[in-house]
Amino acid sequence: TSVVACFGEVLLRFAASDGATLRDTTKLDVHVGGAEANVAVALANLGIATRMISALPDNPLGTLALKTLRREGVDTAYLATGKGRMGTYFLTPAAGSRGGEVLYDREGSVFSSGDAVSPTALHGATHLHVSGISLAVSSTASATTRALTKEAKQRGLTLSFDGNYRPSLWQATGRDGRDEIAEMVDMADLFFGNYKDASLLLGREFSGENGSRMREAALALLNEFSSLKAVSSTARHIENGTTHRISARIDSRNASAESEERSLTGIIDRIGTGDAFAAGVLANWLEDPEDLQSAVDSGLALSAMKHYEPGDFCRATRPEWKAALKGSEDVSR
Ligand code: KDG
Repeated sequence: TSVVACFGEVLLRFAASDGATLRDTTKLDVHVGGAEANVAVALANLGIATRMISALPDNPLGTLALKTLRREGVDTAYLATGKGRMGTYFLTPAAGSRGGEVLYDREGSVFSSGDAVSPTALHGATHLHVSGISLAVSSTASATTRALTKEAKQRGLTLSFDGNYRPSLWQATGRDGRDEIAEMVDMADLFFGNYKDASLLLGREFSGENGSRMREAALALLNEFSSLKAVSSTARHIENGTTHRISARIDSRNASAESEERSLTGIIDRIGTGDAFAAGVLANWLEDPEDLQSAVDSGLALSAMKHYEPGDFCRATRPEWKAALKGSEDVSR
């Protein structure tokens, strides 16, 4: 059975719950987030043994993050504490035709200043999940990420890497990220990314419709990175002000699979949908790496469910997830 380790920065998110902009709000709700922590929480809620490897400040904000992850069923034994601050982000959520906006306030956080990862952090784990955000936040965090990933490979763990391209973080530290991201993709078994990640990595543009652009990018990545087993991505388009269509695909060297498009209305919170997708794909792929169709369907089902939960996390249980896969929307009584 799988034991998944997720490595990355745990963040606090501050946002108005009524959709107000940061500029005009008088009240901010707090949620725990961070892309890799979101994956950990989604996996733990599906009943998969999952640990979080990270560093938190030894203060009440760090304790809040730790207690929250523990409550979600994530193994918090490998969360180090250290000197520095809690990383945060402030969000103006997308609403109607207004796009969303994230303001990061995380410079000098315990995680990005690179407190040591426990030497036993990977003991007993079978899979490591990391993302490009940990490369972007600082050179120190990038070095820690790469060292942990190399150790995972040496220990025979499988590795998934989510590109999670965040241009503002890369720009803030004056790096473009290409080589560091490429090194990770080179080591990964499974890569989550979109055409923007692919353009950065391969130095060429991908055009065309969402589906064909994703396919072209995935095949080019599989061609370029020889150890990569699969590339997976979601696409979204807005049909009108309220209806979003989402779809996903996964490509390996031998086969590919595409999910049926889903139509979503009345969305509550879009942040963390990519992480829910990654968790859904992983949950299936770890059990059966050959069954790409189930992996992509599973990822899309979980990411669709995330759209209706406030905050970063997707807390769908295994039975809810299985029911969503079957498309059953009835009320059980
Ligand atoms: O995928 C959701 C993340 O974007 C959110 O949790 C914040 O980790 C975060 C980041 O660095 O953007």
